Amino acid sequence: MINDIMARLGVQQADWQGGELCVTSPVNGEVIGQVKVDSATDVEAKIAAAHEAFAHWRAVPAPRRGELVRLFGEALRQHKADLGALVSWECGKILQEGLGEVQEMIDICDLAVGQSRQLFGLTIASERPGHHMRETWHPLGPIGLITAFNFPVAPWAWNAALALVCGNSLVWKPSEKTPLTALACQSLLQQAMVAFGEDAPTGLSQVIMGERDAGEQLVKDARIPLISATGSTRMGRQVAPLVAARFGRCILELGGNNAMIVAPSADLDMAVRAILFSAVGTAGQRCTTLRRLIVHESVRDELLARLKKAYSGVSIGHPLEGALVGPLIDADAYEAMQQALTAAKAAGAQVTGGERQLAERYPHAYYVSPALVEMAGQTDLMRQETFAPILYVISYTGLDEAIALNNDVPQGLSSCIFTTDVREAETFVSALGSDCGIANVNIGPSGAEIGGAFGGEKETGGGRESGSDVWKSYMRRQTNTVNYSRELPLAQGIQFD
Ligand code: UN1
Repeated sequence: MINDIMARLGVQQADWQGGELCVTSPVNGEVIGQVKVDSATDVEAKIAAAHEAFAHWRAVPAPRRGELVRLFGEALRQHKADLGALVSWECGKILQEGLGEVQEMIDICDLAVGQSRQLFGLTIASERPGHHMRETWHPLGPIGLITAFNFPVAPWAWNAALALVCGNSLVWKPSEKTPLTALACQSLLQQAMVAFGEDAPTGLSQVIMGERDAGEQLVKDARIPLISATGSTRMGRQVAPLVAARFGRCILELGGNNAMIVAPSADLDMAVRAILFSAVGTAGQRCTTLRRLIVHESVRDELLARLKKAYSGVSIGHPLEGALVGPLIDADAYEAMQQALTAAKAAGAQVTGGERQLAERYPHAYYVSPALVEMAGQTDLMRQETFAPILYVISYTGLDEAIALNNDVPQGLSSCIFTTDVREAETFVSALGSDCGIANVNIGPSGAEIGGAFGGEKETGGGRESGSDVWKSYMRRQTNTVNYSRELPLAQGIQFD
């Protein structure tokens, strides 16, 4: 099965069989690949190759660079079924979501192709006669990308598609839990490069296989002006100071602890569907997963009753065979979930669900029923991100209190409110409302489209990826003042003779 998929995606067997890094599928605990690990010398060579490729690629006109990304998008369209299935096998998300992730890649390619003709700068009024002032955007250099297991391909593509049209080369360190999908993406990009022709330098895109030390080598390398890293807040705390020490730039997309406020006027049918997708979907392993439900006391009982019914009907099982909830990534994730639930119970919470499922059928895989945890108030436990399908439920009486609860966590990625009261909705998205990078009304916190800027505040790291004007992060801004007169007036009216 995996053999056929990898062959159709054009990945060489030697790249994913017989190596030291064992890839285990969370679906059934079986080994599905053995990837060759890069030594420090290999990593050095790959960074050097990307650095060399950059020198060439930056001179290719941006709309022409867009053509490479267009071809890559075409390759993704052609191979969507295989890549989507591979994502499911390797990280355990259900096929619909695996396909959705590939669709996000296709969408960002489309956006980046258009962007390749719109790398606009400003023209600025100069205070001096006979002078033009403007801003130009230049390619930055080889971009270092670090990605997480839970979205093994889309965040790479958000960064890669924009970085490429902006004239940069790529060095990608994927999660060691999901190297096969990275090899598949690399193969499709290489195929697009062949179709594109000789303007694409061979070293343009590099993938580094390894663990923490390989990532650290990339992060410390002064030839990499920008590190874009997706993962835990813990990882971000390690990466950011290393990059800052050499005055590099970071785009950090770290932990989330996303809440939904359900107001008295909310459409509860819609809220229940949104909660199910965002709290239970991807087995609670999105950075945008709904983790805290802040429900008005007047609708708490009804909403909880409906949720318990919906939760009990959710199918848990093989992600490629029609279930709605697939497995957790590994035993560690399962342990972390159980620890959080034990702590909640000790604090007096009422826990529904959370048990291991299908252990007899899949003794080496970790399926769980999603958990609803009714808390008396917001505690420190709720301020931590546990990467599992745990939804804490608390209630509120006034909107100000609900917004304060929404904001009273260290993370600031996504948030939402369900209300049909326009005053409440607009307050939530105002300066006095949610402090998150994403604030939604009548949709859940997860499943963002690529057109907007994606990312969040506080411990989420402050980075933005994907749409809006995020392309600017992959370029360096240059201010040009051009004197086309025969005089040399100084700014601020200074006389110097
Ligand atoms: C992630 O979990 O790291 O908004 C990314 C979403 C997806 C991206 C999630 N578009 O849920």
